[in-house]
Amino acid sequence: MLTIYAVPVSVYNAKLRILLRHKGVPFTELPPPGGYGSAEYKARVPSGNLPAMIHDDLTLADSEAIAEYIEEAFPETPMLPATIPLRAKAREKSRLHDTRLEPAVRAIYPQVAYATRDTEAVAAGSAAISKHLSALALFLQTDPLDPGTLWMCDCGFAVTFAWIRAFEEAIGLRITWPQEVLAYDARLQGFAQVAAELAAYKPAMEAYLEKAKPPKT
Ligand SMILES: N[C@@H](CCC(=O)N[C@@H](CS)C(=O)NCC(=O)O)C(=O)O
Repeated sequence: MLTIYAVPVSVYNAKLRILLRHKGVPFTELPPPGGYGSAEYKARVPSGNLPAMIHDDLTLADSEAIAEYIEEAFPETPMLPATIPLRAKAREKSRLHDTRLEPAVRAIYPQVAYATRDTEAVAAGSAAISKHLSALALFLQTDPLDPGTLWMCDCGFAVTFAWIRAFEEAIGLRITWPQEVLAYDARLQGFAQVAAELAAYKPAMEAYLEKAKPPKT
């Protein structure tokens, strides 16, 4: 059995769960032993990062390294394309998410709490996220991956789009959504395992967003 260390709200855990659900790989999720950031957890996972995976004798951190391992260990439902150039394009797209769009969304977390929110920082964050969505739209115009298949590189985008929408509502993020990105998001939500994971993940998102609400008078 494959074990994943997780906390409920983690974006990258949700990304991995979409992949695991789609591939039909059984797994258990556990909280990090000793708690997130603890010395006990770092003794098992030296980077201290979530998600991390334990499978047989292997301990692995970083969602993309884990996803690539699962792809090779459980190849029945492939989530990387068959040719070298297409696999390279899929990896490029994954990195667009993990190193560009998601970090821009993460930068807005300090503005979630209503009590300490800085509206100028929210505006700056809106512009930064919109800039990355615009770059993604250009990428999508020449994306060679079959749109009828859910690829490894799609999983993170599905989760991050859900967070951007949640932040629009909860903290007034003002996002310019390019048409190509709207169509991509809708296409991803059409995959059953994406929809199932986003529905299961929603309570964790809502719990995190409680602090965004103004105090009751
Ligand atoms: N690129 C990493 C990002 C994962 C990540 O940021 N995890 C957070 C928790 S959701 C974390 O471990 N942060 C603590 C740290 O980076 O030391 C991945 O894909 O796994």
